[in-house]
Amino acid sequence: SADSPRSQSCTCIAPINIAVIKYWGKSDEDQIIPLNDSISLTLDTDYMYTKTTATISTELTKDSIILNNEEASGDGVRFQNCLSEIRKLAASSKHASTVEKSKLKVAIVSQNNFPTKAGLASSASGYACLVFTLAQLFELESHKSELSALARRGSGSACRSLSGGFVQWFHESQPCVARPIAEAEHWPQLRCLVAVVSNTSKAVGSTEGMSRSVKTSKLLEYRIKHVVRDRVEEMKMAILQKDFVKFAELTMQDSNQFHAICLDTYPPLFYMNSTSQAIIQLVHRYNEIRQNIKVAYTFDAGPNAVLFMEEAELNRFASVFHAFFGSIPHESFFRGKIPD
Ligand code: 2P0
Repeated sequence: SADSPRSQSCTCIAPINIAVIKYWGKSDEDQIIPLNDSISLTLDTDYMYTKTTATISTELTKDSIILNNEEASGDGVRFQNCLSEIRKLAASSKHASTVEKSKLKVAIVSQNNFPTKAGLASSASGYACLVFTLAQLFELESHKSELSALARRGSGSACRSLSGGFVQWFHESQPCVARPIAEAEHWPQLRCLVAVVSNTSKAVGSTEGMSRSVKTSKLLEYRIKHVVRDRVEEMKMAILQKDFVKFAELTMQDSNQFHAICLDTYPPLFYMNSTSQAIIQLVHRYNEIRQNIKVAYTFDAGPNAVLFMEEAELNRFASVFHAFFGSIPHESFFRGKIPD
């Protein structure tokens, strides 16, 4: 929205994405180029998201960012990288107004509506939202692939949150970007539930964790050479064919391989806890009793579970989950689209 000719601001929201084929490991840490393709689902914007307001003004004397009510510090380099790249893009625009705006300082205020560093893709929605909001402000919305590459410089997984639905991030594309495989409407029966096991910050962040894995894990080397390429193709087929059983198997196997790599990392990375393991056991037991694969789990760099199932299974699974975890002492609650 235009406030005055000297000051303009814009507010946008961007949802988190959940990887079903994981990104873990970079071939270039500065440019954030991944070792493998990954595939994710971008959640609905009414669910878990970042909301960002960007303001440009002639009155501002420096760039600033406030993240969840605190002046951001640690992510300064990446924030500056994102900002300087988007300014470069704006400065080369053929629109004089965009070029002018690129010279102004910006103030960013960003807020997540979910636990920030608990392995729930906060940097993904955060940088996707930052880039998208700045793009709106600078009138650069049409530069789709540049924006994905820009978000990538903030956080690798962020490049996947600029598209909705089912998304693939290509490690060998030039520039290195994510593109949609299918829209969310392609598979409307597919549902995702998030079980927040803990909302405390993870001990080792993803950037540091994956760097350590690249240096020390032979299993990661094996994954890159012999597993993940085929898995990406199989996952893409499963999505296009809406084959839930295949989709679920690949999702669980890839989550497990990612966490095996974390254990194979030296010193090891423990992202799941005993509640996460209990959820895994419950899902396998549930599928056994249902005599088919009806539910899948995946875990990122934290203990929280993301559970996939088709709509028809939601009520049944939710009540079983409640029966098991409703009374555990850990903070544990269940969110998602459970029908009334
Ligand atoms: C993913 N994760 O594909 C994987 C699975 C966590 C586990 O992307 O260093 O925060 O900023 O590129 O994007 C977390 O990594 O790391 C992540 P950087 P990012 O969703």
